[in-house]
Amino acid sequence: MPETSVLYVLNGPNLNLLGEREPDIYGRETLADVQAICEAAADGFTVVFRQSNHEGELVDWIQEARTKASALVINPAAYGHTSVAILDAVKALSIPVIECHLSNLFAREAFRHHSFITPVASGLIAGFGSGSYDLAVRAAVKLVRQRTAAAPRPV
Ligand code: CA2
Repeated sequence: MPETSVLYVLNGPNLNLLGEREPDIYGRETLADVQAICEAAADGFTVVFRQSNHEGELVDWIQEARTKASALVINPAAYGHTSVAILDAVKALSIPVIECHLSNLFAREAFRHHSFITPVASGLIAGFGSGSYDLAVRAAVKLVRQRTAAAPRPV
């Protein structure tokens, strides 16, 4: 596991539009508001917060997290339902990964019930609006601290 106190929070396609449309589903907060929520929840960890509409760019950032982050929170957005490339990139990580969604996927259309990421994530948080990110970042910090406490110390 990388010896860092950095959390990557990655966001997939269309999440740059948060707060502009569909507030009944995704809430009124903007992505900048969500970033502030993550930073407030990070309890001393540095948050690297990014969004992309491009699958390959997300794959590049997940690969970057292998060496630069101690945990990953990812809202893959629609790519969660479609992307084997993002699945493969997440599988290559040895850090905790929390999948995070604003909406409750299981209360929505059937095509949103399947995620390629969930089976390889440490856990899934969905359905709490921007509060999902608060919970996901707290869970990531807790998992990193548990791992650090359990790791053998050098003699
Ligand atoms: O609930 C979530 O966080 C989702 O990841 C959001 C994705 C959706 O495809 C997933 O099934 C669930 C969509 C993000 C699009 O966000 C928008 C926000 C405002 C206006 C338009 C799109």
